[in-house]
Amino acid sequence: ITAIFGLACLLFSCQDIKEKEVETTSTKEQYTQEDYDFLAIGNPEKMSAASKRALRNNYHKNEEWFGTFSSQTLKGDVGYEKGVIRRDPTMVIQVDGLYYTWYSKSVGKTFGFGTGDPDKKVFPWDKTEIWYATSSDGWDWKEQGVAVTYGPKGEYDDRSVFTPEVLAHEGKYYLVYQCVQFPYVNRSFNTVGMSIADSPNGPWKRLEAPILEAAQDGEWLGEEDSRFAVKSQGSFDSQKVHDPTLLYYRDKFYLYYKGERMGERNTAGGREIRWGVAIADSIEGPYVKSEYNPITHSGHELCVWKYKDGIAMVSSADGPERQTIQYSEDGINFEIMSYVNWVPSAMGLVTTLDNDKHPTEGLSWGLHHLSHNYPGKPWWAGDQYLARFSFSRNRNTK
Ligand code: AAL
Repeated sequence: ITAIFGLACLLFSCQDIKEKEVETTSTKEQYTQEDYDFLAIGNPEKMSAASKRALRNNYHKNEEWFGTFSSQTLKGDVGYEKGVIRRDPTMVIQVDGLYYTWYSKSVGKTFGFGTGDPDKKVFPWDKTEIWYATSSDGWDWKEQGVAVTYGPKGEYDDRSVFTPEVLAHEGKYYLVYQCVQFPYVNRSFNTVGMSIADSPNGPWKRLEAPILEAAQDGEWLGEEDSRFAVKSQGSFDSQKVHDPTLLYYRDKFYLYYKGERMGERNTAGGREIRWGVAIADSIEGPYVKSEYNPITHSGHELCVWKYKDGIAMVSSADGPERQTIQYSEDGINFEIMSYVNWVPSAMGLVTTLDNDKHPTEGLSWGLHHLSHNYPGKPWWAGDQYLARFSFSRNRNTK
């Protein structure tokens, strides 16, 4: 068998073999009379494109993945506060009976780009530090203080540290987050940093170098500070590596992230946004970007969780598969399982839920952020704050 396989690999590339396998499985796919009946397909010999698609997609078999998100107001310190930004909460972990979350926090006005003053805040998430809050019931949150602040002047994280995610692993706590170095301009390339602590209350020690960087393999056009003017775009993550989310999976560390491209275009009625994954044997890295990247062509802020032997995810805004829940058996090859009405922004899932109980158990509740916008002002001049989400399953699959 080994010899035959070796010969086959010589004749065709492994990729060719893979494509052929897919082709054979899909052409051989057998549907039962029950499938035709469920989909009201009277004559399988005369099927419309929609009927063929309905059979192929199998959504009628995924009923338990469907449901509805809603948002609830939190009590305590992390709700709406005028002039304060609290956004992009991490997953909620539980330590000694107390829930913990980390988030980006900043105060002060956002001015946007091009003011001529490089010290002025350009985005709500600019000049942001990572703060944390705790709660005993998941509703009433007490802000505890700063966890990770800017790095020393001249370092990769000297301007802003934001959009964190947390992983508790073997008695230690790891925060991964976006970093921007001064000055923050439209053409800034960002990085992902990591800080480590022995307790969720800190102190946190930052790594001296980023654990992930933008590919930077496109080419800008001209000198003007425009991220849309390019000679070539490069990889899906040529300019930004955002929303890092770390999972311990199959004895390795999977760092999921969102990529943004130099010369970003619009597609499918939204922004050109894709996700990738970088994998490491040891938690501090090195993280190696998967050869299969991009692993999505949709989605905005990351939301991934372990379900059974695979990884599930929610694709929020942007791209042709926005507002879908997806599953992959290997953490790389995701398939759409269901569509949802609305996806809360920047979901932070609760890591102590019994995920394997049901496909959407991991989404039962968590945190997200909302914007309080002021009339006549752009969205980025609004204040952002944390809220709670929940997910209700379809009645017939509870
Ligand atoms: C969010 C995230 C990242 C972006 C900004 C703050 O929705 O995708 O964190 O940089 O917006």
